[in-house]
Amino acid sequence: MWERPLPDTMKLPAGEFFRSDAQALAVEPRDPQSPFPMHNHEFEELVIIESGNGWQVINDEPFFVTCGEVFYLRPGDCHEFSSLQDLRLTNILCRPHRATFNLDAGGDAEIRANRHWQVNDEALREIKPIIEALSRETLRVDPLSKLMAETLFVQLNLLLRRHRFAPANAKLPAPSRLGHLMSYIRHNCAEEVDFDDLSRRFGASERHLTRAFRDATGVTPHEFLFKTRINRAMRALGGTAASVTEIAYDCGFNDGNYFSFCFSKAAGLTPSEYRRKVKRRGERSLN
Ligand code: RM4
Ligand code: NI
Repeated sequence: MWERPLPDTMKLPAGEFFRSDAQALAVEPRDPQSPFPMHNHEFEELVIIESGNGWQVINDEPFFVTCGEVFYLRPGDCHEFSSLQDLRLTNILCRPHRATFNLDAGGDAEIRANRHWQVNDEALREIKPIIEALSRETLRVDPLSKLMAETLFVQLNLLLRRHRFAPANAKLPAPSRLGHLMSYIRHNCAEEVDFDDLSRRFGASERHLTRAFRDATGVTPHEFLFKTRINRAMRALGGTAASVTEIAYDCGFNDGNYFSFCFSKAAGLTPSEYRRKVKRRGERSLN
């Protein structure tokens, strides 16, 4: 996935973000993130979404993102942020070739090879002090701070790995683990989702769950399901030759016209227009 860098994309230079040429790490909190146009970086970027929501397009693939999602972007990867609602995130910028230590020392090359995953709210709480410490160390340029920052980064990676989600159909855990609910919705968005039943499985009333979910993400579980379905439809329209009706059914809509109506409202284009637009962009990037 994500293998189509666009031509003429703005490239963010390392010199703008790293305190010294020797530094391997920098922390750039976005509290909140403002809409940001398509760009790539001279460095790697670990994006940890803390709260709020919005659209992030990565190399042509749209993602409706919200709390607990983690993205790992390689130097050539292009991304942009738009339609944001109080989206808060931390960017950890990384230049492994400048590091003294092996930044994969956590034994998990996979964490950086795997480029999109999710952690629960417990993990977000646990990594907070580590990110703060990492940020402090990167503001200093002495050799000890450099080493300290690198070990904190390894620790951060380990925590992200420890809390990474179990497969979709694993038993649903305790309430308040909203990330798991999001993951459940994502994996079941093609089906009818019974929120009443789901709330019971999380040991909460639907009202309670809706409120907690909205506080963390800025959208209700219903809205999240809707955006997730539109998201899936966008991917299918851009990446497959399936008909609009097939895509409608595959994305949990049981009526093609209703799907087109919803899609146009959400994306500002009809499904066919959207498909043409992605196709044109793809052709341009091949030339
Ligand atoms: C922007 C946005 C970008 C990031 C830069 C450093 O606000 O978060 O993704 O690359 O900051
Ligand atoms: Ni970026």
